[in-house]
Amino acid sequence: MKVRAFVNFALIKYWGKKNEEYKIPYQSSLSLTVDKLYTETKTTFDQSLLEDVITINGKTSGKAVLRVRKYLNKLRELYNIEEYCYLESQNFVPTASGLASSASAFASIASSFLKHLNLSDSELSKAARLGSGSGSRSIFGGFSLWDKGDSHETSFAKPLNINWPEIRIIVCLVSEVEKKHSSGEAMRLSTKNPKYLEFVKNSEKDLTEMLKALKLKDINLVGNIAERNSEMMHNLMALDNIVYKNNDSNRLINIIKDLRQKGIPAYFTMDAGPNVKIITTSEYVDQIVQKIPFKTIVCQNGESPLIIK
Ligand code: 2P0
Repeated sequence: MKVRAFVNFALIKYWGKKNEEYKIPYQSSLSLTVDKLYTETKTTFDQSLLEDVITINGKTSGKAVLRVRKYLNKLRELYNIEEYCYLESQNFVPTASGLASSASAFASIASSFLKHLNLSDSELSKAARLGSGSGSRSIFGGFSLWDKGDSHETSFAKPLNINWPEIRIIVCLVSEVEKKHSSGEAMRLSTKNPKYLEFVKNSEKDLTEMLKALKLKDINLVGNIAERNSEMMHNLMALDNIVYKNNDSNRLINIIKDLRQKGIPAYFTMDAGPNVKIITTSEYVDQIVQKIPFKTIVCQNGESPLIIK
């Protein structure tokens, strides 16, 4: 069973785990699943196998394969699955873009591996979360809210009933020269920082305001809240010397602020890497893209995981 799951970008960020094993977060988060970036995973169960045969982006060994092997064993235990399988997973994102996403990867792995059980979307969201926290949100298309909950049973994402086909996220691929810190490591440092609880509190406020802004479909409100939430997360990490922005990211941020001065609603959000994502609506895309000196991918609402042959 081959399943394609799409990347999601957080407008209100997940940044820190209360429980590492089950990836239970300190804060709820909200994202948009997009259409252009995705992962495909094919799973074939085979009674004769004595262990899973895993291929990730063409490789049959290494860190990613180990992580998936552990993950499948966890799912096997949780859902009483006895058979082993052939699993092949492939990210469809531009090479060396730093956009390879564990969210789409684990949403597609969970959906494909568990397909025969016909689980509810909430259950699939929990299962994807065990692989990668943000994966819980890629079980849904469009906007989704990952309710933090406080246990495996209560921490999962749900779809938000917001129909906003004009929203766009322009992914700007800046050059990645600096060494990346894993987001897991960086989150761990942040949760120990004395400023962390304040971050969590402000993030809850941002989420409440974001929900109101999304209902209004007000791009300036939505963009403003998303940008300040992202900046708050990056400022928090900077206290522990974790800096994902590079010179190109900063150059882009200045271009975005300039566009705004000219009345164009363009706002940015960034994750655990130097790429910048611009939040806007369809009518401004051309004006924005022509000012960006990097390769761009213009994304809009994407779907929930799709079965493909
Ligand atoms: C997010 N990020 O909400 C946040 C914002 C990065 C910055 O979720 O450790 O790969 O596997 O649960 O989901 C990236 O972290 O982390 C992430 P794990 P994940 O999108």
